[in-house]
Amino acid sequence: MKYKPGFAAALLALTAWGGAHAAAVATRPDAFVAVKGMQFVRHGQPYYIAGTNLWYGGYLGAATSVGQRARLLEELDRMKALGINNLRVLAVSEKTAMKSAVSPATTAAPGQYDEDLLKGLDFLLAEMAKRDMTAVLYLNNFWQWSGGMTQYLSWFTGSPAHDPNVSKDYERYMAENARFYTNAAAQDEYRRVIAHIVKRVNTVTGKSYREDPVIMSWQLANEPRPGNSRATPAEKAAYVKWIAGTARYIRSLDARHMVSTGSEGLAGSSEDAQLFLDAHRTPDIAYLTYHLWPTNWGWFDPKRPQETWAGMMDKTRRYLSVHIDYAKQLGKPIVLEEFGLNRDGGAFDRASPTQVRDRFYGEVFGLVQERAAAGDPVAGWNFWAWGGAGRAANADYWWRPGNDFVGDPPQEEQGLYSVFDSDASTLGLIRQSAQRLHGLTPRRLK
Ligand code: IFL
Repeated sequence: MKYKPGFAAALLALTAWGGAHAAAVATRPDAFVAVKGMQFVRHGQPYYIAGTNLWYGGYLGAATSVGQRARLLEELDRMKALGINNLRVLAVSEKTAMKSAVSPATTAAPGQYDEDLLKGLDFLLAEMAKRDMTAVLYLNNFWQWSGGMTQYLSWFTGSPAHDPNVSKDYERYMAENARFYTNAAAQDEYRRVIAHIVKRVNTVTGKSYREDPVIMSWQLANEPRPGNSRATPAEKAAYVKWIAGTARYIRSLDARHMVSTGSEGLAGSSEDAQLFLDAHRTPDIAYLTYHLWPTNWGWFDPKRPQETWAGMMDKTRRYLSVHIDYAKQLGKPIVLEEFGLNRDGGAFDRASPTQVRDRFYGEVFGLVQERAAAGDPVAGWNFWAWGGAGRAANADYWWRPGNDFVGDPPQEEQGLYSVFDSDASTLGLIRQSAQRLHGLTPRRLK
């Protein structure tokens, strides 16, 4: 079943008002999210992120057949009502032959942009600003579902993009993908894309992206890794250099916005704490990021929840805690910008229960809240991912072009980690946890 538009469709016609009006209003410097001490601040107040991942937000915003603008407005209103104030969004995608990647893509080939899709991002950002939300925009992907680094390498080496959904060889995929950081032609093109996006002027609001406080942070990529589980010292060094160099480049184009890595933390750093610290040490990286994926990392088996829950929670607590301690060590804030768990029994059907997931979300929210309330450098969370009113179209749950987008990208089954609008208990928990986090805001800045 596909998403069906409702009330918001009628409002669509009214949304064009934004343009000249928004552009005419001067932006106060304190409207940009920034770091003060070890906290985020906005409008002179601490700023906490109760957010989600909406990788496909720009897609929904397109005015072409790819988009679902009425749905997008409804989703944003729904999120706003829950207290969600931050969205992590894919800014660019690369056209690829890989089946497990989204299509169309914002970049058809080096230098060829799909203006209709980029206007979708404009629309999303304009609508988020109306709702006082902020965005993290990532500019590449280590994983195959949006083309990403493997497609860049394919463009510039001539070899086919490696789809690990087909090869089933993630170790090989990761080792090959790390060549992206040192491929000069790929890096030149990546920087051209970055400049194209960062210097963009929003066609809805008339505002330059560089001057728009709706953007909280530019992010180098989704989950960039230095290589595979046996990354070499040379690969690690190249990775750290790439992060520092790219962040510096973005800041040379746009010094107003924060820049972040998109790193998963230790799990995406060959379990090398020094590497994770080094990756976030440069002053051009404003804050640390980390992600938490118990099933993906083999800590939890959704088919054996009772046997695997306790061990998983031990690891989860430790993972969350050590990363907050790393942030303290670097004197910067940290965002848990992805976490998720399967529906009960590992089901994909949105009608299946989510008792175990709810318990997990509750534990994660609780721990992050506790450390934030204790004054640790915790800036908040983005759960993965918002499925909202999207519906899986196919019996095998795999996305095909033209189907609804949900939180699970096309490399995974739709329903794996998405939170749907029908997941009442999870949404209730999110609302409650968002309120508790926002409740910390009046705390005076040190
Ligand atoms: O869909 C995945 C996404 O690519 C990501 N991290 C984990 C997600 C769930 O497996 O960034």
